[in-house]
Amino acid sequence: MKITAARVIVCSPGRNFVTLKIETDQGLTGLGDATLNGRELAVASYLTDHVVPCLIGRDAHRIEDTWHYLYRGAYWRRGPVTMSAIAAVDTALWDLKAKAAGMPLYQLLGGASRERVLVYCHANGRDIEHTVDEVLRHRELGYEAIRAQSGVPGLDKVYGVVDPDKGDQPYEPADADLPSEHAWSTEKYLRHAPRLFDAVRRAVGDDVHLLHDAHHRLTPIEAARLARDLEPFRLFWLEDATPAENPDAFRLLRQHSTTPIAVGEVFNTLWDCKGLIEQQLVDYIRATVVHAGGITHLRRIADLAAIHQVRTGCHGATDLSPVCMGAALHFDLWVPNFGIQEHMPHTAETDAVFPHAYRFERGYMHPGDVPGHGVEIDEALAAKYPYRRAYLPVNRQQHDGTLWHW
Ligand code: EZ4
Ligand code: CO
Repeated sequence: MKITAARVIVCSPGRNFVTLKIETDQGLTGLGDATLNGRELAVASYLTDHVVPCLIGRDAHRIEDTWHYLYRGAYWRRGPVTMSAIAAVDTALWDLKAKAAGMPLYQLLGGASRERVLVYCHANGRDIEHTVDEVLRHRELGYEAIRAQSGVPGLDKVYGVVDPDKGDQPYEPADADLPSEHAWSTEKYLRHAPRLFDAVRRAVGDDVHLLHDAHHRLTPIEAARLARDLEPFRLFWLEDATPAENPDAFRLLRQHSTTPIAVGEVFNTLWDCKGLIEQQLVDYIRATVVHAGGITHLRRIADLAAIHQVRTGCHGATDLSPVCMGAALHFDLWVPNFGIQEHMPHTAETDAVFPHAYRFERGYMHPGDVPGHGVEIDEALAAKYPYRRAYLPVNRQQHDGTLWHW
């Protein structure tokens, strides 16, 4: 099966998505997600200008060889742009191989290890009361695992919290023509978060998994304090408690708390998380298909994690396209050391551009059983939503304007 053409499709049905489509001489096509939120065109160019010319004429079945050709062959290794581009090729090739085999992708990975995939949703509120209502509403929808994020008194805009001007859209706009600026106060947040979880746990009872994302904003000792303060509420995990790039920070956090720790949505290779995993400094690894080199590389990360009792918890925010979600659900159904999958439903516009076989049913998802990863693109519809420049926000310390982690 020879690759005859490959194209990058950039569209913006509500937010930007970059998709790679590979065509073959067998008439089969494969799709891969290449979306890197706020830096979309860098990956599109990396693919179109540098990767696509190398793909034409290659055997689409040689997934492993193509992965190393693109990774080692570039000489310049790692990084989110490179690895998202490689991921797109890898995902499209797995899609093609599974279509050629007439099987859903999870069968090629080794078959289903479970019947369905546990997912967690986002409950976002302006304040504690609103967040509690949102948690209870999502419980009614059947979710058994719920991430709770709330507005903080004294702070205007907080990551993951509902934006009153945009209905139920959280403050993760990625829709500003230039980065918007948020003000941050660690002191205010650290006072508020334990009160939030006290209220949520009381309202929802013991039978729901609760999660929280600190979004890299805390120093190691502040992260340790939060993890300890949240212990009574028995979180499923505390995510991104402190910036992900320094493994030593997690050692300090570990010394102070038994709250389970998740990290890694910003990781793009095994080398970013090798130390964290081998030293068992985290409990869940959040790398996913699009930003961590595709199925081929993600399974390598998962295998290392498995021997250190670290489980997977793939990133699944709405800036990852349905193509990534579909591929991730096949991975989740197979991966032996599965933990949980993040699920933020896409908008109806996005779902229409990317028809898919995966489905949600009362707190669980399934990738479906059509050959391939089960996600396609309606190119005519995609063309109606041209790219719009968009940035994630930046964060500044409220008291003096110092640029902080967003
Ligand atoms: O802010 O994917 O857990 N989910 C997250 C996401 C990230 C976005 C960044 O593009 O932290 O909402
Ligand atoms: Co996160």
